[in-house]
Amino acid sequence: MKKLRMFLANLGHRRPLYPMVTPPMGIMCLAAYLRTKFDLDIKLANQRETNCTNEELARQAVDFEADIVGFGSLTPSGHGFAPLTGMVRAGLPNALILLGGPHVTSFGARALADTTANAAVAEEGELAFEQVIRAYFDGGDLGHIPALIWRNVDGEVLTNPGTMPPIENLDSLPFPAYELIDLPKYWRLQSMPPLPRRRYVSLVSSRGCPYHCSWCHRIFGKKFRMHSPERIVDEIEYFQRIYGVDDFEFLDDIFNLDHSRLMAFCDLLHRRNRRIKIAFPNGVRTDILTQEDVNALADAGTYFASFALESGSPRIQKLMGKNLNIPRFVQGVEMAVKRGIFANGFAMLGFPTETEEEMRQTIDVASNSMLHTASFFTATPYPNTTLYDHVSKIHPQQLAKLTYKDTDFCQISVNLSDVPDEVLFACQRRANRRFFLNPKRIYRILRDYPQPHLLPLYIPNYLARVTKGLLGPGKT
Ligand code: B12
Ligand code: SF4
Repeated sequence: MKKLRMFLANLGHRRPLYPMVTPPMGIMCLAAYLRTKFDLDIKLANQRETNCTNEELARQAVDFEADIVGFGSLTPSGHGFAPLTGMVRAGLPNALILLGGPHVTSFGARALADTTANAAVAEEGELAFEQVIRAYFDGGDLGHIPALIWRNVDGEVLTNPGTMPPIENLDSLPFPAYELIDLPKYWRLQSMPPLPRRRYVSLVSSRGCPYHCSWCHRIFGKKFRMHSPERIVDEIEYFQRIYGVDDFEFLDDIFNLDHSRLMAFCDLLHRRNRRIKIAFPNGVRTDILTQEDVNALADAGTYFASFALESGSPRIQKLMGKNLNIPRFVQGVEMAVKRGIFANGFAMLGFPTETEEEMRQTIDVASNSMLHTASFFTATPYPNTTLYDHVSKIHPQQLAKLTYKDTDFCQISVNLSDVPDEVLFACQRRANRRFFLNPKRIYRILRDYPQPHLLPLYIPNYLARVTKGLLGPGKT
């Protein structure tokens, strides 16, 4: 096969109130994998970092004269697929245009329908992308690729039967292609809050999660697959050497699922004398954290982690399929904080059938815990989740109202609970005020905030939370 030119982009925009961006791991992983299989000249773009318009992004793909154009997106930005593919198709009539990422995993064939892309890949992307390139450029047939969503010569959108097998040995994958992005630009922008701007590298050390939280994505399936401790430490050493950074964040869904891997990883860091800082902005599963885990993580350099409570109500925990042991959650946070880890919490209000009393339980557990900061999100059902299926049975009229376009953190578009909208919004305002306007908590934030000289950058975020709703009927 001749050398091919490939343009991959991650869609989305930063907005003043939601300025966060992380290195685009999805397209960096795909680029790194595909170039081990084909002779490729690759260009990556992250629209969420540059904030460029769709027109500019499409122009970049066309000016690059790409043979392959791949767009990955989360659902709030998935509406970009149609205009972007239209513009790229006009400029590159023969290019292979492929869609993927969380939006395709959620929306399936609907994500491809109103676009001019050739095909769309749900879930893990590497193997499917490879097969699509082979089929498209080597005279194969897209109709034979398991689970592929594609458009036939008559323009019909079809979904192939079967499933693409997950990559069993994650260590067989190369390091993400960081050299194809301008990493220092990310150091000047806000990453996952409340972490400050800093010189860091994001890593993903596992895929899949065996738990069954009803709102959660199915991108990497239910089987937990992981990099070995050796591979993670090799990757850390490599990026330390290339970028001179000592701050690493793991975007894993559940880094701490395997206790022995966690211990071996921390031990290996120690044996190789790696002094680094570690953050888990996407959270650890708190009720399985042991004191031994916390000690090992803290000794290895962990300074920040998120802890997902979601609900303080045992009934809602069961209903949402998370089944978190709430006393152990409180204890896990306390263990971490006592070992010097800055603790951020995630909670959700407005779950189907949730009562005001159950929301109060969540506010109580979060506010009485040792969390430093917390977000009180609204339960939002994404298609292809059990929450969505449940809501489509009990609240079809609410689902019909739901709009995902450009929604970001904390923006409510639907109330699934048993209480009227104004009660839900009042609970959210109360949650933020009770949690954040606690003098002891304010003192602990000031005392423990990672990189105190950057604390002023966190103040707007803090003020936004405690003033929500004061200037009008704002939804959260
Ligand atoms: C980092 C992160 C972010 C970053 C941005 C990430 C980005 N790509 O731009 C920030 C912090 C900004 C963010 C914001 C939000 N996020 Co977020 N985030 C994540 C997180 C924790 C990690 C993403 C990641 O790097 N994964 C690792 C890489 C390797 O996986 P990947 O990107 O999915 O890529 C693989 C496949 O999807 C596919 N693929 C990806 N791109 C492409 C392109 C092509 C062409 C192909 C073929 C395949 C393909 O192949 C890749 C390799 O296998 C995920 C959870 C998770 N575990 O993935 C949630 C997640 C992606 N976020 C989610 C959500 C809901 C949000 C928010 C709405 C906030 C919220 N919780 O309410 C906002 C929305 C922002 C917006 N307006 O778009 C959902 C997405 C659901 C959906 N249908 O879109 C996820 C899945 C978490 C969940 N609870 O279910 N997020
Ligand atoms: S929310 Fe976390 S624990 Fe629950 S299924 Fe998703 S990744 Fe697993």
